[in-house]
Amino acid sequence: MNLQFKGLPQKAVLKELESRLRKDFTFKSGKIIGSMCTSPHPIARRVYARYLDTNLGDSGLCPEVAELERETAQMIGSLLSNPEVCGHIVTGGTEANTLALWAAKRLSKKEHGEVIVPVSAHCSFDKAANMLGLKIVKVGLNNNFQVDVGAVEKALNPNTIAIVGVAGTTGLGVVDPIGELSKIALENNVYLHVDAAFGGFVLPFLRELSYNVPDFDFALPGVCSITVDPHKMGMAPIPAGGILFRNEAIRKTVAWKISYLAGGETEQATLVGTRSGASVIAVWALLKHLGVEGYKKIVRRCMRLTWKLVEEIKRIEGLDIVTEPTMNVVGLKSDVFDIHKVAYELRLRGWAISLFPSHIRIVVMPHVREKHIESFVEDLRKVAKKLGECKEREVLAISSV
Ligand code: 0PR
Repeated sequence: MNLQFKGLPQKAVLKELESRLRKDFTFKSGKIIGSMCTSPHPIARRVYARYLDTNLGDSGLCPEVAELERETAQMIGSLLSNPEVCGHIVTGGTEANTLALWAAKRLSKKEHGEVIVPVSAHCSFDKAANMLGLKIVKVGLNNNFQVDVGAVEKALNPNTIAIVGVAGTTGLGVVDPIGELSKIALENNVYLHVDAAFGGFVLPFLRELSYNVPDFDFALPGVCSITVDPHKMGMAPIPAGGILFRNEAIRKTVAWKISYLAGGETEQATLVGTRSGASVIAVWALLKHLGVEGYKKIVRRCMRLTWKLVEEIKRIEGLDIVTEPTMNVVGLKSDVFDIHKVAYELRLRGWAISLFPSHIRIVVMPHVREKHIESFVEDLRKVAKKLGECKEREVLAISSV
């Protein structure tokens, strides 16, 4: 498409957008049930729009926003057992994980070190390792879908620079035994990064709700950094990922001095240069507005609906869950039907689910209401019935040959 010479009136552009984007999925419809993002909280929307023109790439221009970022990191750090953390609101979990591996590489002073990650880790570690010239060593899981700690120990060698543990895996929301990884990391003097991109805004509140949540955060002395994304369960507008470093010395390893900026000499410790101050301010406002109590309420609701969904799935013949959920992520499997067929049928009925190699992922985010769960379950029942009938016909056809 060529750029037109003459621009259109605003009204015409807005009208075209309105009609062009009508068919896209919306959170409001409740049909997005496999996403780790949600509709941003109203206060975050307001604040984001109000402070759109702030740029933390040139933080000398907005030292007050930079101060809000420090406070934001500390507030999130206080949820993760360390209000003294240093960190940044970045573009997402991918940037946060990349920064963590970069810090590990800089601290190790090895150019081509190895990073041990569970097979359940997010693909951002593969991307990051590829960019940073690191070798990813993938280790298997135990029967609970957590990283196999014995396999981590076996994979360690003099080239290992870091271990990654996940607190809320992408596929199932499982939490790795981070306590054991912390011990291994300390004993072997390697960097430990925890990817709590999703779980970071769930686990502290599950603990408040009296769930049994083992230590996964800075309470463990081996943990050097944590990814924790406000644009997932934090209810923040995209982009808002979070990287928290245990201390300033670690953060400094990825900080670059920039001398020429309009606001004066400064440093950037993120991958991107120019970056939205509005993202930071929106997260700050959310944390201030919701507090522990507000997030706890959101997580409680998500978990109530998660358990409801799990109970309903268990009642449907041919369908089952992969494992009891740790958080508001449910793995749906079938030992009877091809899971790809189940996913196909659900998508035909308008459901935006995530499909993993052997299961469907459902994420009960804050935009998902009880009525959406009920209508999803109703469709699941219909899909199971339809696939069951197909199976019966196949069996009949085979037996009549
Ligand atoms: N770490 C974990 C544990 C993740 O699950 C994800 C992404 C990341 C890191 C990377 O985060 P960013 O995507 O912010 O860089 N988790 C979701 C996924 O890939 C992201 C997602 C979001 C998926 C919205 C679908 C969607 O509609 O499954």
